[in-house]
Amino acid sequence: MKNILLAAACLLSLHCAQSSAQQAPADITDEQRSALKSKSDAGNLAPELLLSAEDMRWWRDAKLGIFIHWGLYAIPAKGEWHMSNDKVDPGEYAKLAARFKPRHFDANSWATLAKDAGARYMVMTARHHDGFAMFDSKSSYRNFDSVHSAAHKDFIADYVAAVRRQGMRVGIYYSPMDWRFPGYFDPKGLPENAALMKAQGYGQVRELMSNYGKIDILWYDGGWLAHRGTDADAAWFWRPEILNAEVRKLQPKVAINPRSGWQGDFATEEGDQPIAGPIRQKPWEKTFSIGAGWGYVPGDAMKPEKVIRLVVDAVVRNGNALVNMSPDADGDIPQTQVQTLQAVGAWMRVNGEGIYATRPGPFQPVDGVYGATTRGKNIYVHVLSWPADSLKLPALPGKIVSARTLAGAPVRFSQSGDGIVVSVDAAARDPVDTVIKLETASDPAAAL
Ligand code: H79
Repeated sequence: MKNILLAAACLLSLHCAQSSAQQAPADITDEQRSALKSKSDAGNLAPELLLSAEDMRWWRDAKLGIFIHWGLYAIPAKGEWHMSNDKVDPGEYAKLAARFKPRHFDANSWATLAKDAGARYMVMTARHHDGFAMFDSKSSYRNFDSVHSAAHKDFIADYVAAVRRQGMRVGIYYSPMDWRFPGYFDPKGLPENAALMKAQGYGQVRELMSNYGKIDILWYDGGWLAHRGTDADAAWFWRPEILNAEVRKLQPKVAINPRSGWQGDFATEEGDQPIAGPIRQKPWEKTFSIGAGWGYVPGDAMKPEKVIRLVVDAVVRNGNALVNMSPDADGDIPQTQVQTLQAVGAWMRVNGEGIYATRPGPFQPVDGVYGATTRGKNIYVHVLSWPADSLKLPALPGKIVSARTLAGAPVRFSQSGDGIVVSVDAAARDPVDTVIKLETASDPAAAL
């Protein structure tokens, strides 16, 4: 009791709020410890686990990744939330495993498509919230994994090999929480069942980080509990600082997203809403699906113009884009999605010089009009719309020595202490993004 009071008093005291959770009394509950932590350093949990800037460089250079949502939910084709949305009983849902026998699964064709789209990394769902593991998982509760399905196969093993073969970085998506456990819905009322779910989570993360060679990205999703709150709110239960300390031992350089409740090496923004505002300080990743759902749902694919626009709007603000495609139950990527990704790839082959390995700046983006990236002596101005025949940009200290679009069209420009004015013939403009390469006499400073 005394310690509980002490902890409560601690929550109110500024001094204590600034001290770390490790200094909290030893015999308070996990939940109280977690409350202390979120009061003290919610956004700064376990900073010793963060990758260095040097180890994050490849990720910041990569810019474009392809996400794959694939699991049993491809069979009913109502999306990866089907089990929860349609209140499917776990026993009923488990029967899908006996029907999971994709006729055309070919990880190499997925990886080739991603590579041709311009991706430098991929991330695949090893296990979503439904609990079905797409890999050989000894820790799976009730053997709910693909080796025990009709397919009798470890899909993650094939996926990892195919992505490596294409020279891309390998990412794994994993959901700690699992709708099959009543303890997920009531972790305090059913602590023993919840503990089983936690043991499965730790065990499966260990398996994924141990059995497939080097893993470059660990993409958690679903670190919350009881269908409410944030991932950080559930940190008292999952203890992500302990989980990720184990991950760092097994995969010292893996880039980890924030959704385990730990702050993460990069930030995540989900959904295809437009991107606006200034350059963001922390490296971040926009993720959205080009299908009707994340998991396979019949329907049209997103148009390539919209995908490109989201990629560019992320990159000029210090972000990457992780673009999801959805294989169907046979393992085929819908043709409409293939076409969209191929068109993105065609654009990237012309304009990738202004995307890959760049840094945002030196100009702040102007929403809907332009943004900029830079590398070495070059500045790439991404013109999204032309307010007039010409576009005015802020002044630069360095002298511009040449200007062309990446598609090869001439650019007229003038430079003064007032700013820079550029123009491109209307016929040579790209309706999505005209990328103007300005070569300067000295390295312009990137904003970050
Ligand atoms: O895998 C895809 C989606 O299925 C997954 N993330 C992408 C990559 C996703 N899971 N959940 N969400 C997206 C949003 C869910 C929000 C809610 Fe809740 C879940 C609203 C209510 C329950 C979590 C708990 C957020 C608020 C309370």
